[in-house]
Amino acid sequence: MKRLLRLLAIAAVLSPSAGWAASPELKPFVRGSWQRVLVAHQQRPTIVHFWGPTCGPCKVELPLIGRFMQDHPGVDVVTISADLVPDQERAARSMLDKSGLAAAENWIFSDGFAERLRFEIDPNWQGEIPRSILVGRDGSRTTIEGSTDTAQLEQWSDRQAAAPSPLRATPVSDHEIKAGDLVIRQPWSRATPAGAKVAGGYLEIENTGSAPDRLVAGSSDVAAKVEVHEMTMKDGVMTMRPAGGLVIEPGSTLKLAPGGYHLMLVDLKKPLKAGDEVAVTLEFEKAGKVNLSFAVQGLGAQGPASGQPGGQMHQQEGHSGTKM
Ligand SMILES: [Cu+2]
Repeated sequence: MKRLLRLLAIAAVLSPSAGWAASPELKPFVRGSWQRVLVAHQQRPTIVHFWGPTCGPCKVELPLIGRFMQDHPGVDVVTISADLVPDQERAARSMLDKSGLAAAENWIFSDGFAERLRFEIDPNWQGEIPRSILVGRDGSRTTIEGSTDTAQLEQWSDRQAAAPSPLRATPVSDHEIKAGDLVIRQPWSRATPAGAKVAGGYLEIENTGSAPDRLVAGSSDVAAKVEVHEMTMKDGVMTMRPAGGLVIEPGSTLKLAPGGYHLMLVDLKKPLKAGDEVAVTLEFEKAGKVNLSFAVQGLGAQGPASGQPGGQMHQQEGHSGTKM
């Protein structure tokens, strides 16, 4: 009899219906997670829904989001619990499950300093929930503060379904992105000193096709503008100037690196810190728009590898003391 009781106790612990079972999965949302979410869903229409178990309107809205997900398999649904009350994992799991969102990609804020997470997502967000960000295939974002209107979601997803499918950029590895005939490798940037208004962006672009392509524009949420610059030595002085659309000849690799061609993030909205990932969209004449995540290396890094010596000043170049 004693033995039977013990077996029953073990069965209860192993059973997935045990009350504390960790289902559905809830990923810890930490610094950098936001960029990862954007990169993972790039060029797919994605609804990112911020909610919390203690938020009244969320209780009404969550099942509507669950139903929307069921009805729209072409739209990715990401939920992020950003409750103002910490430690709501268990309640969050239970509500997601009941709302038909167990199969969605579910996250929960996991940083004692929630302001920092919110700032990465939207510097203007004070923490009000519910809140939804509709990210289009082209990377365009529509923010809905407060409860979503299902009709608005329908209209948006219809427009997304009708939009021509952009060339899908396929991540080949962590540091290699394929877009049409282009292969982009190791986008990286460098931490910026306090007060710096610009940051450099570096990468390699290989053209595996038979026709030239051209880098025509760039944009990023962290900077007012993204420009293509060329750095040259003139009369012993390092100068940089905007370069027109950079041509990537077929069969060749264009390198944007410190000391030569580079991207310049102008009018930074916040300093870049080592370990950050910065989302930058580049636009090519043929390959179209490509969303990239630039890995931020330490101050003074000269290359993309994380093993590079950081914090060492090898040369002083450009932009009134800011090394590019
Ligand atoms: Cu520059």
